[in-house]
Amino acid sequence: MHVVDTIFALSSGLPPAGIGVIRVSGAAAGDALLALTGRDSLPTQRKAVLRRIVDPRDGAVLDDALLLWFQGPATATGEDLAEIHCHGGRAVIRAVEGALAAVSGLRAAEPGEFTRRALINGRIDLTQAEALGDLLTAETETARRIALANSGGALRRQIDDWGGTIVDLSSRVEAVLDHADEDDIDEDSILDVLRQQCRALAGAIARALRNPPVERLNEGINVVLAGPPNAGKSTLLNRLVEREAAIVSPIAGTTRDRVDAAVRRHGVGYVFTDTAGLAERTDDPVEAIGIERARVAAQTADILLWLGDDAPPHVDGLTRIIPVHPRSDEAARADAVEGRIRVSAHTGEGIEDLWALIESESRDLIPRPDQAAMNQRQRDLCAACVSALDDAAVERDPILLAESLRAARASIDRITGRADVEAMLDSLFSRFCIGK
Ligand SMILES: Nc1nc2c(ncn2[C@@H]2O[C@H](COP(=O)(O)OP(=O)(O)O)[C@@H](O)[C@H]2O)c(=O)[nH]1
Ligand SMILES: [Mg+2]
Repeated sequence: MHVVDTIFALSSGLPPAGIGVIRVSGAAAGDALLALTGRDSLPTQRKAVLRRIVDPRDGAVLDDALLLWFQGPATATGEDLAEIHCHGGRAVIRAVEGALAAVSGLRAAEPGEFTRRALINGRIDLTQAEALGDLLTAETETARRIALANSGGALRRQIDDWGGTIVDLSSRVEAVLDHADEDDIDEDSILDVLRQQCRALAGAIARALRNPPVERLNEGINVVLAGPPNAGKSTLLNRLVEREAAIVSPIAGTTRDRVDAAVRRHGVGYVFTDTAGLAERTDDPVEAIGIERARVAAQTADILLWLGDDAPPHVDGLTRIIPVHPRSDEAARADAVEGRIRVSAHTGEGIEDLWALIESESRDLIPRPDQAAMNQRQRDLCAACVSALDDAAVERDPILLAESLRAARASIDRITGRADVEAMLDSLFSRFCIGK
């Protein structure tokens, strides 16, 4: 018989804290509770009880704790599971962990090991485990909402739906193959319908692939400010991020290197980049490097705020350019060029409108909570699935059509972890903390 260790770990934050929650998962979790309470029966399931915790080795009292007992397999890990809510001091936690380590069959958990067991026991699939990892690192409201939806199985349901359609198509091709010698079935017209359905499914998955990747949520939207010297780029950046991130002075060429400033607004992360300016020419070698960096920054920008009075520069691949008329409060700049948003970093004129423009340009760049948001691994597998379905959609030979559908199905199964799980588990769970 394959014996799985029972694991334990502090699942709450670093001590000292008000409370420390220690989780125990595995076949010996019940024994551990009995040993630590010195009793011969377990608490009622799913009901918090207050118990004195003792060291099973010498009976020494360790703490008074709230205990929760969950009988497997309908638990978070799919195993017997206990939670000990003790006082969150370092010495208390260390003492309780020491007592648990002394119980036979128990050992300290590795990072992510609770979630790993949930996955192995089928309580969650790979997309949910990945989303749990994202939830732990979510920094913005949008990231949190998407991670929560996916950890609850939103993506899993979408993938399962596609997988189910492929299984259905496969079984119908197999039926054609099984009855190939019979005269009374119209093989060609059945296969035509199947090929059309392959094309339709490929189209649906390809559409989902056009949604922004989930990674965009952590990276944030990159907004680059560019324009001639003294246009007011650094001042505007400071105003937008509401702190003194960049140095402002009346001396042209003050900003020599790029300055990145992150800010969150309405649950979305942005990184504003201040530059030496695109249109600048200089004899100063340090400033020249800054200008070159500005060019590079513009090339990786999601959105460019252009503060020059001339037409915005052409940057390959950059379509989101917002032309700004800065320093609008100055008498000499009372007239703005047609189509420019008037902005004064000093009086605040136009700042809210500028934000509204930035937010509307950003809308298509980050996943929406109601979209199937996928990470790079999931997207690569979906792309492989689309390509197999595209092959199936033009395949004349039913045997090869069946084979293409099998390949499509294999890619989908790898997304949820039904195939080759072990290969990617280690890299996934190394991101988790111990106790999760
Ligand atoms: N009146 C006024 N002056 C501004 C405004 N924004 C910037 N300035 C001034 O313009 C000068 C250059 O600003 P700065 O942000 O350093 O320009 P940059 O070279 O484009 O980064 C500084 O003296 C700022 O105080 C504004 O909205 N109104
Ligand atoms: Mg500047």
